Amino acid sequence: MAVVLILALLVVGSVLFHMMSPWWWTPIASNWTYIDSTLIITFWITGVVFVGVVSFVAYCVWRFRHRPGNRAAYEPENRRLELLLASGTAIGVAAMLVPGLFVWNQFITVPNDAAPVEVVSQQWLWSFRLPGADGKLGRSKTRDITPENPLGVNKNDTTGLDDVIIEGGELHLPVGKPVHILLRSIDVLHDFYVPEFRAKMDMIPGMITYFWFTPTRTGTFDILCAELCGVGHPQMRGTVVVEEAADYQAWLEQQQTFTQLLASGVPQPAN
Ligand SMILES: [Cu+2]
Repeated sequence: MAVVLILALLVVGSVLFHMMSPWWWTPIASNWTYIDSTLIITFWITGVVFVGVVSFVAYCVWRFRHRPGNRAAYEPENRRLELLLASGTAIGVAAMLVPGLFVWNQFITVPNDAAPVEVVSQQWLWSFRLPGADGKLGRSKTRDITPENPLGVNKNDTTGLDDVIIEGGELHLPVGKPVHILLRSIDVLHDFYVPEFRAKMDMIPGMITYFWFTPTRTGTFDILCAELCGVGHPQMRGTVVVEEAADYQAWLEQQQTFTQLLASGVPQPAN
């Protein structure tokens, strides 16, 4: 009887905890409400199955408890039951996976008007590069990284000379404008994660990963590294500030371009 009670408490406790937990999602700040919808679908499916299975086990423990003279019936095969369980499981798993495939397709189908923003990760720092007036990022190579050229931008590529370089500082973005996030790592695996944007992507040395989103409200958000990347991993935090277009322009004008960085000739301190 104690086992039945524990199982019943497990079900009721889990459902109550889920509904009343203070550790809920941060309020969303991007267009990716679809990602929340897929999570809610998964919560519902796994929740219903969890409640169903645990309640069924509790029922069986109680209903078929030991009684003198009771004998179990031997039934090794039951085609109907097997078909029902196998197809039910298949439908449940498909219902959890299929919406994600649609959302993923949208997540990596970048609209033409999305402005490129490069995020560069290293142990244990976030740096950023924004295109200058030409709207294009210049070519870059990890091999070209020097203390004066922390992101390895190609000096011979004229589209890169006006690129804005932010080493270890804050990233600012204008609200309501789609951005194409290009992710580069110059040492080990990292993962760019801003919970409010519902956006997250691995950063792999030697390749550029990407996704896009539109910030939908102003505010200051934490950038977290979501891939264990060494002893400094928990401290690998960055900041992204979403602001109105005019504030964004004012901020942008104060940032240094690649040309200015090269002219200053000295390694920039990470602040
Ligand atoms: Cu990291």
